Amino acid sequence: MGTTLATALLEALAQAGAREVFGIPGDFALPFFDALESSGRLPLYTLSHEPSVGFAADAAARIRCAPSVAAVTYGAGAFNVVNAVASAFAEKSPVVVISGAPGTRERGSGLLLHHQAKTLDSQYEMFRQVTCDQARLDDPATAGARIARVLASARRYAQPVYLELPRDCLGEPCAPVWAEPAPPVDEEALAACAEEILARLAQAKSPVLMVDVEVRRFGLEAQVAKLAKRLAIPVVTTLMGRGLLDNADAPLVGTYLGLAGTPEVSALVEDSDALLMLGVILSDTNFGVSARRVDLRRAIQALDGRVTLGFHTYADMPLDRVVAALLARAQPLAQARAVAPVAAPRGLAADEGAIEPLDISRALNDLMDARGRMPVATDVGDCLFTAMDLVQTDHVAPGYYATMGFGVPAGLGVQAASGRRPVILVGDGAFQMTGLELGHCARHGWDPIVVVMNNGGWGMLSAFRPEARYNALGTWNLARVADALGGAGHLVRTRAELAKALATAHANPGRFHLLDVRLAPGALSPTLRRFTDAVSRLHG
Ligand code: TPW
Repeated sequence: MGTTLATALLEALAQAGAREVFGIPGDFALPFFDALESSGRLPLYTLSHEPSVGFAADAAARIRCAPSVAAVTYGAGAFNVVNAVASAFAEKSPVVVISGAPGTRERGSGLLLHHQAKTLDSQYEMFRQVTCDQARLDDPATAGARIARVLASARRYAQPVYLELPRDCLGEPCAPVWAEPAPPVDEEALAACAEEILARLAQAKSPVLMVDVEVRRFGLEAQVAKLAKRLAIPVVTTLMGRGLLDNADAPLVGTYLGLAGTPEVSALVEDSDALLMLGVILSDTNFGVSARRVDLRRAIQALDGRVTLGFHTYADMPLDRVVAALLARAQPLAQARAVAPVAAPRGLAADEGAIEPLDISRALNDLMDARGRMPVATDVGDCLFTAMDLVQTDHVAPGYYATMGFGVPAGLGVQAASGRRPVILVGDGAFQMTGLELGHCARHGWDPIVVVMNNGGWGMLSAFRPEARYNALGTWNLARVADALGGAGHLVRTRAELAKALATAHANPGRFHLLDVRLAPGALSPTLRRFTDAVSRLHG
């Protein structure tokens, strides 16, 4: 059988680095799902709700530093996934959204079609806002070139892309897709750029290297670690970049969180007269709670394929080429000084005391010290800040766009993509959004350890509005939910029970474990406490 549009697309996805598809079918998407299943080219993981499909694909893309696929049906399915794709766009994760659509012949029927909102193109227009490139594959003659362009964009910008598949086109014969080469780089400009950066660092009194997600998205952790070591420059991550360089031998000090973070790290960054920012997203979560604003005019920024320093910009400088050019020329900086890394808290007191978020960090660090590092997926809420006290390990979190509902499906995406058993840290509020997806674990062979920080409400918001009644959720018995979904539930009320439940969960893989951790009333992690104090001071 010759190549069809569907098989050409699947092959191109695999060539572009996609290794799995998360999806929920619908009638407009059936031809794509049929082709996916019959070709066996990529595994399909179905879930229950499209936001989770988007989150899982996003996390898979993050953990593998390569595109991953979210496949949905037209309208009802695609609109459901928009928020997750917006999150991936903001946080730079190359999710390939594939949506089924009405066939080219149906478009002219004169009838409104089911799942249609305003016009048949409304969906395409909406995805323009949350993806970096889009195409409708309605013509086999142009489909190959469009697929190549769109997949190249996903890789080049590390952002989501959108492909719309009219359902009557997928079986059409189609030539195989040729990957689009990366555009050439001006080598002289690149050399000048690298030399200027290194000269600035050499002249500075206290140079610091800050790394964020682009370093990971473009697969540059090992190179950047080598660069940092060769320069002997202290390294910090941003909040979004937490988990970067976890396996690398680099002079990593900790995570910059401004007023919410460790004072030594904040001083290091804010006092630096040459902050080299590699792939750093300039977001308020990364920089908004600073005591003294980081003076970006004095910083050196390599982001979005550009390098900006000293009031000028080098255009068309892909991060991988910049890092390679720096590495080729880097010499140890004379003013280099070793800065001690921030130590993660350890040593849970396994007693009858009530559990605070910091106890969860301690317990997980003890577990990972004893049994090895596990990848961590977190949601938004105090779990995000609790994770800042974990030992350095692979970490996916919506630290900038801050959408709830990410944690559980992201953990599933991490396991699907990496084969590694993850820890999922999530609040009860966020769990209520997407936690039921754990019911798919048995079918797909996943066995995460899910730690629900159950405080009976939207605790992070209560920290800002202690008097408000609208943040209460009541205490749900989530340990029992786990049993119903085919996992093992553990009701955890004391620190002793926490240590025991974690040990049991770790020792019994093969099914998911859910620790329903009842937190001490009003307890917050030290980082969230500092964060809310700082935000309240800054914004009231
Ligand atoms: C999709 C706004 C940010 S944090 C939060 C809300 C409602 C409370 C989270 O409660 P949870 O965790 O999960 O119980 P904790 O530790 O605070 O008690 N809708 C979406 N995303 C966001 N960020 C919100 C609302 C929000």
